Amino acid sequence: MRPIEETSLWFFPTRQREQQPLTISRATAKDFNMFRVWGRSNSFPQGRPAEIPVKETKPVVPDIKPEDAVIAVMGVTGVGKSTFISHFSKTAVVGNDLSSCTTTISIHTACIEGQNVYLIDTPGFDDTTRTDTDILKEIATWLKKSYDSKIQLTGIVYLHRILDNRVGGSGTSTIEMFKELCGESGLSSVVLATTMWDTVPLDKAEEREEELKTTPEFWGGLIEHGCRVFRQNDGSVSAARIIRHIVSRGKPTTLQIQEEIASGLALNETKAGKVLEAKLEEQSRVLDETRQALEEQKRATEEQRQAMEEQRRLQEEQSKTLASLQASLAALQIAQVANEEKAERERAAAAELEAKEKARAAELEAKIRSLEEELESNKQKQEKNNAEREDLRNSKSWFLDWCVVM
Ligand SMILES: Nc1nc2c(ncn2[C@@H]2O[C@H](COP(=O)(O)OP(=O)(O)O)[C@@H](O)[C@H]2O)c(=O)[nH]1
Ligand SMILES: [Mg+2]
Repeated sequence: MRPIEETSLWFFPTRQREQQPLTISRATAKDFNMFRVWGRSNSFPQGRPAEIPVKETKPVVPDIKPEDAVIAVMGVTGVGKSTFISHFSKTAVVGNDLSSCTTTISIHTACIEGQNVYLIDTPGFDDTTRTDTDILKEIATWLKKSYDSKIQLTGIVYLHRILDNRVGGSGTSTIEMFKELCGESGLSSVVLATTMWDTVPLDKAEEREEELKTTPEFWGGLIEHGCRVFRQNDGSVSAARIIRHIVSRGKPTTLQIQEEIASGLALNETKAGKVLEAKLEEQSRVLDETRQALEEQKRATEEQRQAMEEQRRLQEEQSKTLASLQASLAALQIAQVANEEKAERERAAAAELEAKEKARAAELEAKIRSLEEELESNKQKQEKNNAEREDLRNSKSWFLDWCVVM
């Protein structure tokens, strides 16, 4: 097999080897002082080669031989790709937080049951930091380079979490894209394997597996094209079973996207690229709708805010009016109390006056009565005097008459 071109060298810097083993890099000697090939050294019986000083001319690259197996491990972020590889190679870096750990393609060498295997760890779709387009671009670029270097994949392990209801990060489009990436002939080299069996009850997991296998838009369509389904439910034992199956087929495959790109198509012209574009268009449509809904909601919120502001203003006005009315009422009440007090005082004065007048009237009446009585008495006295005077006159007259007579 031809050595790989300088632009697709597989190496990693000594300083970073714990974190970033055998990363595919376009690095040159300007970037790093030393490179160490992490190939056979890791698990191949030949042992790890010594540090090799980088020369500008011909860096050492792993030499993949036709009898070596090259297996790509794919699936969405966090599905367990690096964990799968770590069963065979210590260089696989397993993610331990929510963000994606495998950010770039890396190759890990292993010797599995006497077979030299290159396990290719790929960044997962539905990544937390990168778009699906970037990831497809990276995978496609690598596949193109491997195609140009006449490296054929022996198989692909496509992992899926058994607990996931969705197939792929954004629904069925990821599986659709994967299907178009492989093409009909490539799919027969694919193993669909479910991980995380230990996180769900067995009956639920089996039910879910059955659903995956029998639903055409999930794995049904892929199985029809020759994909095999395995369970990755027993660590290195089940992982070795999967590798053994792929290696036993022994038929290297060329993926549809490799052929498409080699024939001169741009990534967005490939079938997988078109699926991704359709998905992006759909996402953009959903985003537009969401944006519109948000705008609408924002408008409604603004209207509501304005209505509330208006209500608040009205309430303030009402409060002011109420306060002023209350002040007027209080003033009125004070005036009323004052009026009542005044009226009460006047009533008391009138009553006092009336009482005085009554007393005065009674006094006058008594006076009148006493005067009347005095008058009556005087009258009687007068009458008596008159009578006495009459008597006297009569006596006088009689006397005179008597005198005359006499
Ligand atoms: N419970 C459980 N956890 C797993 C399994 N496989 C992987 N993990 C965990 O899932 C997380 C993501 O795994 P990783 O291999 O980095 O996923 P990747 O993004 O696909 O490479 C890590 O914390 C793993 O330990 C599994 O079968 N069961
Ligand atoms: Mg990973």
